[in-house]
Amino acid sequence: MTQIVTVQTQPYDGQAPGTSGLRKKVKVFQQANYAENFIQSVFDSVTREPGSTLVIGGDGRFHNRTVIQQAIRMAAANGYGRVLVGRGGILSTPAASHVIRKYKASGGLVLSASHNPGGPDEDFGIKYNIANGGPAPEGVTRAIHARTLEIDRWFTVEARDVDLDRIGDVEVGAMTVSVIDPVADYADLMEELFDFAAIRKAVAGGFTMRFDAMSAVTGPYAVEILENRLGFAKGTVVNGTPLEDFGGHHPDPNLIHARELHDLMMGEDAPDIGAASDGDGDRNLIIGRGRFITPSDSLAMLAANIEIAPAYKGRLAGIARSMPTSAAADRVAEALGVPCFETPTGWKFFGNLLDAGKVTICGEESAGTGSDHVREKDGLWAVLLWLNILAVRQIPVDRLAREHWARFGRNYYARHDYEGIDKDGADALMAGLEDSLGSLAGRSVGALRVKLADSFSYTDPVDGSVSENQGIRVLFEDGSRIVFRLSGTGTQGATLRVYLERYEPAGGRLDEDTGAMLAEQIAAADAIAGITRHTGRSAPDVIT
Ligand code: G16
Repeated sequence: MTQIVTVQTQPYDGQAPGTSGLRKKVKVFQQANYAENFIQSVFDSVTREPGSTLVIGGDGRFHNRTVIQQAIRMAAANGYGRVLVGRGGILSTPAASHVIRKYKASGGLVLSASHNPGGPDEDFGIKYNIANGGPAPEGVTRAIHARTLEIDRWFTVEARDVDLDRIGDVEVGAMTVSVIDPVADYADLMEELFDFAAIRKAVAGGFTMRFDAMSAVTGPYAVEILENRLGFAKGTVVNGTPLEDFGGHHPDPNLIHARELHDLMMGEDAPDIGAASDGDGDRNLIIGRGRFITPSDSLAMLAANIEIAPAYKGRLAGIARSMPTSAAADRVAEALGVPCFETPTGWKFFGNLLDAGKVTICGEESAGTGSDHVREKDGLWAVLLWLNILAVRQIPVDRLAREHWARFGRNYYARHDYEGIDKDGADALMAGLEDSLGSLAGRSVGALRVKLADSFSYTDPVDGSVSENQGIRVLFEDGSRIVFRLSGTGTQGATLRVYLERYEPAGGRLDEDTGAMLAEQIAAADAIAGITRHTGRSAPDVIT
């Protein structure tokens, strides 16, 4: 009989899961009982049968292995029958979602702070995913948070560390720990979904790519799928070894942090397509030769062509996007005669729609795209869908984009981030916006006239749950739009996100500079919200 050890503890403030789990500095997680309190609060709150299976995986960042060993011992003390853990403590977020579904686990702990930097002075995170493979919905995260506020003990067993680098089964207390190949199941799934033969043929015919894994978790997945299975040349995947500190970079696939890839793609030696993924492998960046594709456009273009991929033939049920994502996908949905759902920011809001079969593809402006194959966004999946479409249609990225806009019109779109700003200033800015909601309609700002302003609220069409205060929307009479919200994934101060959008119909000015096309909206954002006054910043830190 395994001896269960009870450790006394006291609650920590501030363990409320954000947009995607609990994210804090490593130093915060290293405090005595900090990670254990949170993990025990998860185990105390979630639904599971005795003896059920738990999946544990992470993006390989600093502190990953330490927390995995803690979590394994705690799972053994909390009545789990089996833990599945990726070799080296590695599982990309979409791979973890797939493993949870495939092995019918009751849930999983995904250890990641996504695109945030890693290392002893950087970020760490823990997220709980439920049995459908998706992030815990708000009802569950609220229960976990409530539990963290009253927790007074956690359970563990005395056991040696598991050798995470050796595939196979070991016993920890009465529980079995299976160290599994983190890549194989996921790579097999991708091969079922897409026309690998068509892609292989295109590659053999000279189609080239560069995939930047940003020294993060997708390296091993990308090498196996792109180089080994699809035949792209060795060296197609760069920065392919996961590092605990991501080589000192932000593993964030945007035009700032993936600058090198962008510059390559805009130059003379550009391959046919450039792509990148983030720390935990759920985000994606797509750049064609000479043509960057915004995540919002990527969702729309993929949705318009998804039925080319074998697993999606004849079954596009609907499209979902987060509210700040551009309405480009809405136009595709309308043209194809399928519904389009608008959810708050956070992949967890897509879970019910996917489970109910109401949507097949979802996406967010924050570089996330995915489908009903798992319940997370999936970076490599998006890249492979692009490859499948390009291979079958035999068309360059740039031409596909132009043809898309010529048919549906173009939603010029940009996001301005003001990072690490003073929290009080950020709160004051949002409070000021809320106070002004009643008086904004009818107001003229430069050449724009406000048609409607509100605070976005979402009623889940499947379970009726309501999520309020999900961002401030200002809609103008000419159809353009500004959205303001505070990030829920940062770990320091506050980050203000300003989302700017303007529609240009088919036949209009479809190939202009985005910044120039959005100049009026950019000026209006400052006039309406007082960005400079509240943040002390005269320009955003990151424009995507
Ligand atoms: C997470 C969520 C996404 C969300 C993103 C941005 O992504 O999973 O659904 O869009 O955060 O959130 P925010 O604007 O609040 O920072 P990830 O890749 O960080 O897990």
